[in-house]
Amino acid sequence: GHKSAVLWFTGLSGSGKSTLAVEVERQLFEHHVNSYVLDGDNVRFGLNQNLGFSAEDRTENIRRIGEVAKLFVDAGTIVLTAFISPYREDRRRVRELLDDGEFVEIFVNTPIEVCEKRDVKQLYAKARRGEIKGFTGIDAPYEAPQKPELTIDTSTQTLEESVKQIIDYLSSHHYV
Ligand code: GGZ
Repeated sequence: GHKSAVLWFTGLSGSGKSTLAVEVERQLFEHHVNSYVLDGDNVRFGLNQNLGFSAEDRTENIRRIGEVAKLFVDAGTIVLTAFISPYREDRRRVRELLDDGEFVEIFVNTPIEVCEKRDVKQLYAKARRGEIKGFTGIDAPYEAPQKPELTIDTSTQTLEESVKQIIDYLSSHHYV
């Protein structure tokens, strides 16, 4: 068996949240653990398609995702969420929705220089040119976690090492 929980990945655009979440999910699946990834692809295009990137909309985005994550936990799933979730207060509210130990905050602390250099979707370039306003890390805030359960830096660790760090945490804290 396993203990259901939310693995809450937070970090800048391009920090590697989704890549990590998907890879951890793959390994959990191989170990027959019921798990599911929530990310922009399956949430912002559906449930939250009426939300943009203002501070208010991001807060509402995170609130809804928190509620959905809680439903998954109630259903016995390990749910992995990959959203920037830039506001400390919004993340704290999600933590409070859940019981002790059910919220595992994973800070994907990849430096902005590295995220910007990757710029897979050319969003940083657009933000620098002023074509996107309110881009996290450029002209919108990112409030780093103060006491995350885990911190990962994808610029100094391989994907394999980072995934192992997360799986080792889950195993040593008796989630799996
Ligand atoms: C930040 C933005 C913005 C702005 C569009 N700021 O690299 P991506 O493309 O796939 O990740 C980013 C994603 C962020 O959505 P989240 O739901 O994770 O954000 S939040 O938790 O703050 O609600 C980026 C894209 O959407 N994107 N505009 N202005 N990221």
